Amino acid sequence: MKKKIALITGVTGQDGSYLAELLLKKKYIVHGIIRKSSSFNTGRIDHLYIDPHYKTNFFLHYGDLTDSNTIYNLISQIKPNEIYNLGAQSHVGVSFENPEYTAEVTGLGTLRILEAIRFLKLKNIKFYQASTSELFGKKFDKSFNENSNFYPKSPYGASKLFSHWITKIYRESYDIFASTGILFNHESPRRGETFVTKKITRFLARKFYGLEKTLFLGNLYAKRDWGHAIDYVEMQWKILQQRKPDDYVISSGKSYSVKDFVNEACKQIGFKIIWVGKGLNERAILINKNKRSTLIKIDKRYFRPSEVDYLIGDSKKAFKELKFKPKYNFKSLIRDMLNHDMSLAKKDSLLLNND
Ligand code: NAP
Ligand code: F7E
Repeated sequence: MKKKIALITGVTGQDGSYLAELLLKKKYIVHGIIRKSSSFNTGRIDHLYIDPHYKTNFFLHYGDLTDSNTIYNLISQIKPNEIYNLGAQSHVGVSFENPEYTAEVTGLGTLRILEAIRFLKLKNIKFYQASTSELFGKKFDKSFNENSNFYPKSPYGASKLFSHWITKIYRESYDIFASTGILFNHESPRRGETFVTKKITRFLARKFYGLEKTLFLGNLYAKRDWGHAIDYVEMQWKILQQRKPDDYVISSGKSYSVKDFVNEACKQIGFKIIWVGKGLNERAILINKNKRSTLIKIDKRYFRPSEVDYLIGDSKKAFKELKFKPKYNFKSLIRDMLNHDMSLAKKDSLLLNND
């Protein structure tokens, strides 16, 4: 049987790396687009890469979502059966600082791919768009599903809304198999270090080995519906295996605050903490025998000009149609992230002590 060919934008990211792994296991030929960088940006996929002079099913190409010609040429040469558009400027906070760039990549980047598919008349291509719970900024109902109202609160959310809707328009106008996964927050040991979960687990692990002093966070009271990236990338693949293109919400159905995340992670690592103060003066105090020290402080620079306060997903449709059955929950997600970060911190502390 002929092997399926997939093209992944954002292959060097958290999801791209897990998806590439999954598709290679399923015997796909996988092509990924990477950006030229002056330092290595392939850390998450190095274990998959084999020099193309030898036998491999994994190929990397330089490209950028802002570069229509390269996108068009790559799609035309590779002729993939499936395209997963995971590339994005994906940080909500950064999108307030670089709004135009975020719109170029996270918004228009999607249109560039869809236009290439349309011009090339590649009718058998299936296209997946990485939509997000950041489309839902305002609490209209108890939880959010495929029919909930959108109300993005950031340049990132607005760019993703453009991408979400243009995907729908191309599906309905040109009969392209174009689907979206409206994924709620998903984390993993491979999560970027400036996202709040990773910032917390990495800090706590390093604190455990005496490598850090204090962590600075922003809004502790935002609530998120957190799942594991390994569970969620499997749904990205499943969405493209359906008979018809459609939109699916992927979420855990549970919501926790940033403070809940800190409390659970501290409990798992064995740190006893108490919270004192209010607002910008709120702090987590670490109690170690009779000694008390400040573990976490608030820094207002991590607050966003506009915040999505509350997110909880309703994935009934995915449970039924995609047989979505996540293996991880809030506690086991934190356990997985902490285990990983503890082993890295241990290595760093050994290196430091050997110097
Ligand atoms: P991520 O770790 O930030 O990865 C983003 C990827 O996009 C990286 O490979 C990055 O390349 C690439 N990229 C950035 N700018 C690009 C450009 N101009 N041209 C081409 N590629 C570019 O994100 P993720 O967490 O894996 O998320 C994957 C996708 O799902 C993103 O679209 C994100 O917005 C969306 N999403 C994520 C979540 C979540 O909770 N993780 C939830 C819903 C939706 P470099 O490595 O070179 O930076
Ligand atoms: O923030 C609060 C922050 O940056 C989560 C992206 O993958 O998921 C992600 O977006 C919450 C927010 O993720 C800090 O204000 C407090 O309320 O980890 P985050 P996000 O903004 O939810 C969605 C679904 C995506 O699509 C995005 O691509 O935590 N928070 N203190 C903080 N956040 C950060 N980053 N850093 C802090 O110090």
